[in-house]
Amino acid sequence: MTAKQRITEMFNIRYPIIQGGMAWVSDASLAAAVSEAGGLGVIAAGNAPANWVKEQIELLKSKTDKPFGVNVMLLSPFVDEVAQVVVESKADVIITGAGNPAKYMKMWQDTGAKVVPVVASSALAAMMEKMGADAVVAEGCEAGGHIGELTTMVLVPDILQSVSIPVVAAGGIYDSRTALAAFCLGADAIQVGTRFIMASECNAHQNYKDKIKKAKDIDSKVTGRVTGHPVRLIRNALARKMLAAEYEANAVEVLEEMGSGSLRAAVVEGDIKEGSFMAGQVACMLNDEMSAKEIIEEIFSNEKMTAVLKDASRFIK
Ligand code: TUI
Repeated sequence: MTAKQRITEMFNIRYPIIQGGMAWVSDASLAAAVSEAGGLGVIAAGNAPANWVKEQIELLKSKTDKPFGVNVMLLSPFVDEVAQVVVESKADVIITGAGNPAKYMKMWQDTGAKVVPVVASSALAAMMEKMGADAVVAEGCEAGGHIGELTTMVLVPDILQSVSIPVVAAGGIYDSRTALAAFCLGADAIQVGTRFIMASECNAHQNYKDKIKKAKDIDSKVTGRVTGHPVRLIRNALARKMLAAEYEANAVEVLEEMGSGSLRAAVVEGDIKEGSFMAGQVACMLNDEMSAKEIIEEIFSNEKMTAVLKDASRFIK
């Protein structure tokens, strides 16, 4: 079976693209637009209570009858209730992030949902396959938010040689060229996050979109390495404060206090100074707002993909 078919057939979608589950950003509006356009739309539970997740799933179902996913953030204080809600609401795909979903795996799989853990190492990928995961997302450290150590360029082939289930590449992917680069590495599908913040159906505050538009390559920073939960975000007053705090004696507590509520402040209120503008390194290349459908169709455009392949083929004798 070809690489493209493994994921599109498993999820019953047209294009091998998953929308990244971004806390506060990935709501029913964005997810429904992506699913309608032929990708896999994903609602992110983040730190939200289970009833919010339930409402968003119901709202999505009123907008589309296409397959969709829910991203369960395993560090959430509401994770047990959210784990139950995704079962009751019959999510087609359950994607997990920021931890090991072992505890929930059997319960989810018994309902027929596809379970897809996000992993940042081949060891966790192999463990997830052993536990029955249907696929994994290999998320390199170019991604935004909570990240691992390895780049997409190294992580994707490393995981592909460690497991036989499909591998979705994530981190640094936003256009035809980067999508094809992921497919050259052997990925079965791509996960795109940051670019979908710029989608017209994305409800993130305009200040968040503007922050991405203005971002330059060196504006992408990683805070919180000392806490064990490194986070990639765009430089602002909060990021500078957090970076300075890493060298203080009680860094872990100080950083956790500073970070608390700051993502919501950025996404919902557009708080330029105190908000946490999590975004992938590709933020420096994003300038245009367009619909989710236009984004997906541009990435998979025959013309664009052919041009990239033609460009690369000059190295083939
Ligand atoms: O989860 C993400 N990205 C996120 S979660 C998030 S909310 C948050 N905010 C502040 C601190 C922490 C979280 C913002 N962005 N991506 C998926 C992802 N998962 N990236 C890396 C991992 C990961 C890392 C280690 C998954 C498993 C893992 O192993 C832990 C274990 O227990 O073995």
